[in-house]
Amino acid sequence: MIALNEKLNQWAHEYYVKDMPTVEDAEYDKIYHQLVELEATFPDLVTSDSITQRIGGEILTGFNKVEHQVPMMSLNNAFNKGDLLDFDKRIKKLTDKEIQYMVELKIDGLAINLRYENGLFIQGATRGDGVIGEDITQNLKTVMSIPLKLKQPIDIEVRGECYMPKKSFIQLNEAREADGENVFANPRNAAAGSLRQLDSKITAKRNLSTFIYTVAETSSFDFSTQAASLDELDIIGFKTNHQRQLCQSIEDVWDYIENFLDKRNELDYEIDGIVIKVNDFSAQKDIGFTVKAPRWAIAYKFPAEEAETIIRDIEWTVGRTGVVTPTAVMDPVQLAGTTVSRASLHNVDLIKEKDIRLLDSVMIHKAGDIIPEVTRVLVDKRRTDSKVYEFPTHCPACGSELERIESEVALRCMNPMCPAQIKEGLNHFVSRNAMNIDGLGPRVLEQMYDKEIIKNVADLYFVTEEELLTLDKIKEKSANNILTAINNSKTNSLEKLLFGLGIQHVGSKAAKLIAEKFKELDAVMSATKEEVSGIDTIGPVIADSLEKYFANEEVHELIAELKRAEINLTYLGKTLEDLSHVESPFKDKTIVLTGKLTHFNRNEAKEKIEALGGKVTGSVSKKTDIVVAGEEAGSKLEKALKLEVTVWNEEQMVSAIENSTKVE
Ligand code: 1X8
Repeated sequence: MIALNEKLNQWAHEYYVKDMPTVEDAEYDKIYHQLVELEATFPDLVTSDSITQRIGGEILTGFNKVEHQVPMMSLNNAFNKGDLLDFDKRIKKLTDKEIQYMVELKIDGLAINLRYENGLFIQGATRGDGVIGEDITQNLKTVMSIPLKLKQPIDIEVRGECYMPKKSFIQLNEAREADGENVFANPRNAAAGSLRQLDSKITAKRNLSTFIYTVAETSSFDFSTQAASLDELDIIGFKTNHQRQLCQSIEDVWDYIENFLDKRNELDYEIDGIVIKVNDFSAQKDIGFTVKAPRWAIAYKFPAEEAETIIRDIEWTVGRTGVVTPTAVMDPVQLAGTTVSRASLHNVDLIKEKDIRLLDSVMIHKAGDIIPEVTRVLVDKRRTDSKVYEFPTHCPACGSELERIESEVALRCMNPMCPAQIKEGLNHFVSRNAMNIDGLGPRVLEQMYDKEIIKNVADLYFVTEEELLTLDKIKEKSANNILTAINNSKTNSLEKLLFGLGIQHVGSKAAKLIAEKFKELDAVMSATKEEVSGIDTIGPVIADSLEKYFANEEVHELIAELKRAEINLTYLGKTLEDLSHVESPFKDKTIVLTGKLTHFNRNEAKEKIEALGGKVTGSVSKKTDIVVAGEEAGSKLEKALKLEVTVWNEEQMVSAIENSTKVE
C-alpha cells in the first residue's frame, strides 16, 4: 500500500506541481483503483497522506477558528513608478546593505496558511482578518498541488495563494450556466466559493491550484534570502511560481513590471500585480515592519480594470434642455490608473434596472477604458436596512416639479427660466462649435448670471468692461480679451449661431445643413416644417423642434436683441455652386487630419478645408486622398503609409490653404 501511494503521489506531484506529466492517465487510474481496493480491505492501514484522502470527506456544519501564530500581514501598495522609486529610497535609508529585490507575481486568489508536522499536512487555514482565520483543512486536502507529505519530515508553516486557473473557471461557469446556477464573477470569487464549501467533495471537483511564496515559521532551515527559501520550498514538494526574478535595481524591477503588463493575459491564472521584496533576510530585519505590513515589501498593483466601492450619494444635475441626470458619488478608488469617485448613472431607468441604492457596494469599470461606469451592485453586501432609491420629484436648481415624459427615459425640469438650464445654455452658446468665445468658462458665466449682468445669450453682447471687472479673478487684460472674443464672434457664420441657440435636436451638423439651405436667419424662422424636413438627412423631429422654438414669443425678443447687437445672421460658408469658383488642391478630395496641429485647431482646419471644397473625414481608407499629419501622429499615419496615401505635414497644408484662390 505504501509503495502504491508513493508512486501515485510522485505522479501527482509531477502533474500538478511540476506541470510535467510522466504517466498515462490509464496507468494512473489502474494503480489508483488497486490502492482503493487494498484500503477497503485494510481500513486500519489508511494513512493521512494517502492520495485517496483527496476526494473530500464528511460534510461539516461550519469552520473552526484558527489563530495564526505569526499574523498574516497585508502589503503596502504602489500604483505607479513614482511610488516604487519612493519605496526604493525609503529602503535605502533604513539599511546600509546592498539591496537586491526578489520580484514575484501577485496571484489574484485567496491567501492560505499551511501547517506541517513531521512532514505531514496537518492544518490549512484562510487568512481571515490576519490574526484569526478559518480551518479549511478538509477542503485544502482536495487541492492536488498541496503536498499531503513533504519530501522531508520537518515541521514547517508556509503561506501562499490558492487560485482557480482561468480555464477551469470558464469550464465551471459554462457548466453552472447550463444547470441554471449563478455564474461566478471572476476566478477569485470562484476560488473563494470553492474553499468555503462545507462539503469538501464539491471543492474536490473545482480544480483549484496553489502557489506557495513564503515560509512563516520553521526550525528546520536557516536561509538567508527569499530566493533561497523559494528554491527550498520547491525541493520539499511545494508548487512555487517560476516567473520570479532577482533584480539588481528598482529600474530592473520596473522593466519586469512593464513586461508583465502585456504578458499577464497569456498566463493561465489571474494576477493583480507584482510583489517586490527585499531579497536579503538580514536587510529585511534592518528595515522592519509597520503595524499592518512589512516595510521591506510592496505590491505594485496593475491599473484595475474593475474596482469595488460604495455609493454615498446620487447627485442630480440639470442640463441645458432641462433633462435632470444622476451622478453617483462614491468612495474614491483606483481604477485603471486614476482615482475615481464619480460616475454618471445616465438616467432613471438605469438606476431602476440595476436597483442601485444609497450605501450599496458596487463594481465600477471604465467604459472604453475612459468613462467610469457602475457595472453591478454587490447585492450580497447590501445592508439589511437598505431601501429602494427614491427619485427626486422637484428640480434641484429651481424647485419646480419634474416631469417624466412618456417615451423618454429622462426626468425633465420644464421651467424655461430654471437658472441651471440657462447657465448650461450660456456655456453651450460660447462653446467651440457654437459661437466659439474664448475666456468665458463656466465659472465666469455663472458669476455673470448670478450678478445679473446677463440673463440670456444676447446680453453677452452688451457687457461692459466695468461689469467684467466686478467678477472674481478678472483683471483688465482678461476683461479685454473677453470683450474682443465676444466682438469677434459677431461675424460668425449663421450655422454657429443656429447651433448655439441650443434648439432641441439641432446639433452642429443639422445647423450647418439648415443654414446652408436657407442662408438667412429670417428665412430659417419662416421656413415651413416641410421645407426643413425636405433637406437630406433632416427628419421631422428636427423640423418640429425648430418650428416650436421659433413660434415662441420670447425667442423673437431674443433674436431682436441679437439683431440690435449687430450679429451676423447670414450663412458665410461656401455653397456647392460657389465652389465652382474655387481652385484648391482640396477640391473634391477626401482629407484626414491627424496628430497635433499648431497653426489652427482641428475644427478650424476642417472649416477652412471644407470652405475650399474638401471633405474631411475621421478615418483613413483607400478612398482617402490626403492625410495631414501633425506632431505625434500615430496609427492613422501608419495606416496612410501602408495604404500609400499621400501624406502632408502641417506646413504643406497651411501653404495649400493660403495659395488656394477664390475666383470671384
Ligand atoms: C500576497 C501575495 C503575495 C505573493 C503573491 N500573491 C499574493 N497574492 C508573493 O509574495 N509572491 S505576498 C502577499 C501578502 O503578503 N499579503
